Amino acid sequence: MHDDLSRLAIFGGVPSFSEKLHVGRPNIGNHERLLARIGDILNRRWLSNNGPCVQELEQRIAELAGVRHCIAMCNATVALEILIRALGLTGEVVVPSFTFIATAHALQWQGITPVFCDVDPKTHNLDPKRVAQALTPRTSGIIGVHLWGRACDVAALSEIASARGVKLIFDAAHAFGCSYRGDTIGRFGDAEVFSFHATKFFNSFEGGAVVTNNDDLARKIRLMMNFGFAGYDDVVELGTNGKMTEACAAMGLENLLHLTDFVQTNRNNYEHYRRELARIPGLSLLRFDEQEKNNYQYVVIEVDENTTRVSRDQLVEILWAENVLARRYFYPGCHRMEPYRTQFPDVAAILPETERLVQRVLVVPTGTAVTSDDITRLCGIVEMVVRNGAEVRRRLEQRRTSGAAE
Ligand code: T4K
Repeated sequence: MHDDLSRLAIFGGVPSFSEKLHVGRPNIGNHERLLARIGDILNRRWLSNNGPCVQELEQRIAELAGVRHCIAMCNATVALEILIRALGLTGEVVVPSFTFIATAHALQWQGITPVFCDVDPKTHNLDPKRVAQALTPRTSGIIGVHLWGRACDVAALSEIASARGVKLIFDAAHAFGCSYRGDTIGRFGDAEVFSFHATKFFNSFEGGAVVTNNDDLARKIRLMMNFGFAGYDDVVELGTNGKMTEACAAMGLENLLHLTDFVQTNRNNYEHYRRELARIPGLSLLRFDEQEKNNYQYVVIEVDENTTRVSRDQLVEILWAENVLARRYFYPGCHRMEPYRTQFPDVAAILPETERLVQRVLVVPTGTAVTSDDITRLCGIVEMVVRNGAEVRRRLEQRRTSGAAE
């Protein structure tokens, strides 16, 4: 069979998608009911500061995560910052570099050094052996990230943290509704943090939460996220403003009613991608443990360039031309972004797996805004590209050279 490569938008064809297909298009519940909830908020004239919608959302999330305390906040980054401060972390904290930049920034923002640690190439999560090696007398904590919603090796990390007397928290921004050894994520370590950002499978416009079973910690966080106020005119702690608004909580409450549908849609999309991609050599889809609860919010592909001949970056370029905005999460790794790149110029040498993964990973669109037909078409483009990998690469390189010559 002969493919006409000039049909590809990057070589002058018409883009396969007339509108942009994003990773992270929000899932949104029932519009009328959401607007009615917001109408109620306006009528009550109670817009923020621990209002009834926030309280209800916190209760529902605590129930779902199986924890005593949920403290809802304006976003997960601020939730992480407040948690880090409430736990009294100082000096150095071990984190993966293969994560969204917020995990590292939440430390650096308050003068704590993120010590970047390599990940296990199979799980994409912190490699406990490497964590043990990264600890120094200045280490006060470890932050595990349940990347893509797949749980860290909680048991091994807990053992290291307790043996060395350091705190352990989890950035569970991706892992709302997921489980570890059958237990819902939320109750591990000293505390865990969820993100409810618009791009997450469950969103509250913007939002996040700390969940924990530690009563004292929860009390402290509640004070810190409200300027340290214990009551009118009574400030008992250093604090900041981490409060979630009522409108955000209303969005969260509405979307909670659709949680099962959102997961089912993601799962159907994931299965569809799995069937389509199985035919394409050199691409492997990140799998989820069927024994666990998963939210399937990220469809993650690893590209083996030796087989596909086109690189991950070339695939991204081709897909963007077709209006498919596939993403290179979390390229180039936190350690290659500022201020860390300048601060730790040599750290890449101890992050070989991270360095490899950031060149291979491709995240493709899913969620309720993506149709089954979109997935078939998207995978059709990728299949054609890989089938003609060497020729596509040649043309792309030729295009680049002639572009540079002009
Ligand atoms: N820890 C981890 C491990 C995280 O992944 C994150 C956030 C955090 C902590 C911090 O959580 P928050 O403080 O944000 O609660 C997105 C999200 O902004 C970010 O929340 C998320 N991780 C990260 C993985 O993805 P980007 O860099 O992809 O850009 P963004 O937000 O512009 O969104 C991507 C695409 O989504 C856009 O191109 C268009 C689409 N989109 C986005 C929004 C906001 C929509 O279609 N509608 C929208 O309303 O970061």
